[in-house]
Amino acid sequence: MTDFFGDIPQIKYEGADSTNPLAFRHYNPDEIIMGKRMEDHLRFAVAYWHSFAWPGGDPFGGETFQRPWFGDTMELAKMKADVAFEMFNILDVPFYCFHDADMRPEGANFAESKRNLEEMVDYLALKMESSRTELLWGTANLFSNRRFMSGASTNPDPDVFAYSAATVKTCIDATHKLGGQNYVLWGGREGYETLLNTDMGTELDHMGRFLNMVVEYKHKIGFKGAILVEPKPQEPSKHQYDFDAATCYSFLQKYGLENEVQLNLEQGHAILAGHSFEHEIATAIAMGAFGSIDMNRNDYQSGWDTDQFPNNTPEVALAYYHILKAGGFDKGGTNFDAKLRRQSLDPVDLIAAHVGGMDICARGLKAAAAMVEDGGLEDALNERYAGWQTKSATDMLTAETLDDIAARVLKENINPEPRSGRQEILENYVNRFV
Ligand code: XUL
Ligand code: CO
Repeated sequence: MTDFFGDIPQIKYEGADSTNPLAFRHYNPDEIIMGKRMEDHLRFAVAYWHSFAWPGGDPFGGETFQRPWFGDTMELAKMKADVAFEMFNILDVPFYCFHDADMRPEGANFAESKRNLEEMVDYLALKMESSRTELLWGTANLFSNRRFMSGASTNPDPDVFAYSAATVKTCIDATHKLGGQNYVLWGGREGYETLLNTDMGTELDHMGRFLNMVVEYKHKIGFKGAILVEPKPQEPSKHQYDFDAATCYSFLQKYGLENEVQLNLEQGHAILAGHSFEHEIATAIAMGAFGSIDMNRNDYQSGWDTDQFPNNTPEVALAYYHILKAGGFDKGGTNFDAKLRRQSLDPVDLIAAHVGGMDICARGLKAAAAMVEDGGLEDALNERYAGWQTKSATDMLTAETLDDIAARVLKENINPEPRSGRQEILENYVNRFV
């Protein structure tokens, strides 16, 4: 036991009228929503990196958090894990996610980093034996160390490609050993700073081969988790190849991976790409590539990836509406890839941030479920597309050519009458639920 969280008790559901800042007012894990426990719908995960490894820096200043486990020794890494599992227990959260670099000190060379990771994986496995918190996903940090400054799998230097492949292998092994349900690849440095020094076609081919090797390795070792790519348009690179859901899907298709790899979508990344979160989710669902979500928002004024905890029920509700309509999460879940503001120094801030995020998601989920059950949006969609239920309409898709259709338009004097899209009525409808 560490004493980092002092006497903060396990957080309980107290109902919507509670004024206790450390209670859930909406997140009631056992409440049944559309036939399933709320906890099993939401599948919350804590991100190891932001909660326990992030020092609170910004472009103008360094560390504001002075956590007792900051430092490069295995002993401190184990203290960090102890604190992490204490927080998982306080939140009673079902999952966590990690990068290799969050939980082990960097070694002097690859072999030492690998040994450190393996020792920490054994330590986490031990902690997990006496905890209910499981691993949602693991991933490799192929972006912080300076060796990755020009990319990982897309680096012009083949030695960096090799180092990245070896690193990902160790991270898939770690994820597999800890029973992870997914493995994520986010390519913050897979892109470019300037096209003047970049052979984009070659880099994309290398990234395609790399991802194929990941899939081959997953099958070789019998890892049953999903392989997920996480889109982001830019930051840290000026341009990232995994720009958004649609770009990722066409990449997967080009390299023959569309049936092997799904997407982990992050709200803040959607915003950076000029999309809404529900756009990214709906795109992935339409492509059959939806996997999991990182539920953290950006500040709409700052224009960069601020990774804040969610606090906007309507946005969250629309995201879960699409997810529920598509049948909910399979292996995926709701990861808070979110960090405190750098002035939020106290341990209680870390707990309160997660409590608030979990509560907003629960509220959003309940609103989404109420909309699905009411069926108003679905009815409006069915009505809008009702014309496609007729034989003459479906014949166009299955039996007719362009000139058949042109002849029919002339013969039947087809003269379409525009109909209202009813956007405001639908927005008003949503506002009844959120
Ligand atoms: C960065 C980001 C990553 C990925 C995992 O913006 O979202 O933390 O989620 O590497
Ligand atoms: Co993320």
